[in-house]
Amino acid sequence: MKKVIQVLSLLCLMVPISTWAQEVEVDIKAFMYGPRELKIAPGTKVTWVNDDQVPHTVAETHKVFRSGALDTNERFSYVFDTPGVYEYFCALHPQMIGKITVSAN
Ligand SMILES: [Cu+2]
Repeated sequence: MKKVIQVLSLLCLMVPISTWAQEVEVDIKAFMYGPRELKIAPGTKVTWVNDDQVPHTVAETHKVFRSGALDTNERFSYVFDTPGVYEYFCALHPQMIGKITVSAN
C-alpha cells in the first residue's frame, strides 16, 4: 500500500509538469524579437517584453492576437492553445517579424 501511494504521488508530481507552467519570454530588443522563431507545445504562454526605448507592438498576421503599443518594460502575453504556425510583426516597424510554431511533438 505504501508503495502504491508513493507511485501515485510520484505520478501526481510528474503529470502536471508536462502540461503546466509552460511559459516563455520573448525579448524585444534593438528592433528584433528574441528569439525570432520559437517552437512551443500547445498551452504555452508566451510573454513579449519590450526592452527597447521606443514603443513596439506584437501583431499576428491574421489578427489572432494583437497588442497595443508596448512602452519600455511593458509586456504582452498570449496563450497558444491551438497548434499551427503564427507569424507576427510590429505594427510600428513592419520589418520586425517573428514566428511561433505550436506543435504537440
Ligand atoms: Cu516596433
